[in-house]
Parts: sequence; C-alpha cells; structure tokens
Amino acid sequence: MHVRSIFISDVHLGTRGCQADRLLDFLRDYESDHLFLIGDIIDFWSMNRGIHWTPAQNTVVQKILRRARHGQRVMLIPGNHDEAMREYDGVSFGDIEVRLEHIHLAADGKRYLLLHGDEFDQVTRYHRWLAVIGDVGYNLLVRVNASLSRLRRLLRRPGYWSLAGYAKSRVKRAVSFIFDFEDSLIHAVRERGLDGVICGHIHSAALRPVGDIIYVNCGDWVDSCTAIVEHHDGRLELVRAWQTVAATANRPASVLPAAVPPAPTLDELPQAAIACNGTATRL
Ligand SMILES: [Mn+2]
Repeated sequence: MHVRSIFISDVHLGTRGCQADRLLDFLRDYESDHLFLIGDIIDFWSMNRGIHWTPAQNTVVQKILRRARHGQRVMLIPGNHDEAMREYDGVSFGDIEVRLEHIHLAADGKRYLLLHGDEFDQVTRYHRWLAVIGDVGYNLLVRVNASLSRLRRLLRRPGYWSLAGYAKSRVKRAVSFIFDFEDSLIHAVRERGLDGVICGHIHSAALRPVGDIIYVNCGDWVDSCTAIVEHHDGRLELVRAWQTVAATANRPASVLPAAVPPAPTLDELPQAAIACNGTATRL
C-alpha cells in the first residue's frame, strides 16, 4: 500500500526486545513519500550494557537508508535512548534529516507537532537515574519473580503472597503516568496553536481527539508493534502489525509471524502488571 507518510517510534534496535522482523513486514507492505522516525530508534542506553544486534535489525537500517536514497523524505527525531543524536539538530546525514522536533503539515491542512515526548515525562526528565534503574530493574524483577514463586512452592508456603495486589497498585500508577504524559503534551500543543501531536516514548499507541487536539502516539516495536500512517487525503490511521499480516494473507503460511497475544487482562496479573510497570520505567 502507498501512503503519504509513515510515523514510527521506539524501535529499540540493539536490544533483545526489538521486533525487527515485524517491522520489516510492515515496511514491506507500506511505501510512503515521508518516513518519520520519532525517537528511540537505536537504543544506546541498553547497548551500554550489551549489544543485541540481529541480521533483521541490520536489514531494518538498510531498508531505511535505501528509502532515503531513493528519494523518500526520511527524518529522525531523536528520543531519550538515542539522545546523542540531539546534538545534531538541523544536520543531514546523507539523506536523513535530524530534527529535535518538526511541524508536519498533513494533506488536509492540519498541523501536527512531531516529537519523541520524553520532555513531558516527569520521570525521565527529573529523575534520570530512576529511569535507568527501572530499566535494569525490570529485567531483574521478571527473573526474581520466577525464582520467588519456585521458592515458595519448595517451602510449601500456603496461599500466595500478594504480588498481584502489589502489582495492581503499580498498574494504577502506570496508568496515571500515561494520563499525565498525554495531558501535558496536549496542553503544550494547544498553547502553540497546532491541531495535534504525533509522539512516542510511552509505548502506548493512540489516535484520538482530545477536545480540539488530536493526540497520536506511534506505540512501539517492542511490545505492541504499531505504526501511524497518513493516507493521501490526510487521514491518519493506527496500523497494528497483525493487520499487516492479515492484509498479506496470500503469503506462504510458514513465513507468517506468530499470532499476537491479546492484551492482558487484570486477571492475568502479576506477570502482565510487571510488564506494564516495566514499560513505564524503561521508556
Ligand atoms: Mn523514549
């Protein structure tokens, strides 16, 4: 399918979590005039602790460079995980422009502010050390949780320690975190007299009007595998990777990615809750 623009964020290349294969499927299915990379594309933070670079991740980079070379407009707006790029505001690397933020004029005349969004996240802005600890702690917590339940079984402890209760309170905090983030972004966009914002960072895809402002979040390619596309009439659409798969069902079954699990319900805590909390702290 050919669209006017593609917006993606939070690919986190260089990490184990990056779902590069799915992104490649998506890029195969969608061609565009503009490609906006809205931050946390390469994860330099976690690469400090060890690089996980797969052939598929390599191909992602090659495909993006190829698009730029072939005349598509490719813009990189750095996020906090690739903040080293922020020193290069206004610089073009070959065919890729780097901008801290950009105002995108859609085909229908609407003006959208494009930015990663971590400036509006109180945790990464004022408590960077907390975000880094959260990043490391998340992986640790998942492992600890597994051994903890093994230990409890071994000790034949009756009942179940309320990790679920603990986790649920964490979910509430994660939810209010997302709410605060969106709220302050929308406020800033309204102040600037724009029609909407297209951001990333919180790994929670969205496309909805909030009063007079259109709030759009690209989601990520770690958990949800989502992107935003702009059609030639200016209409925005939230694309989920499994829709892409459905649209290309004529491909041999063997190469289709596994089905995406449904969103976790509260009953599936604590695992889901930990994942959710982790998302909030390792953005
Ligand atoms: Mn981020």
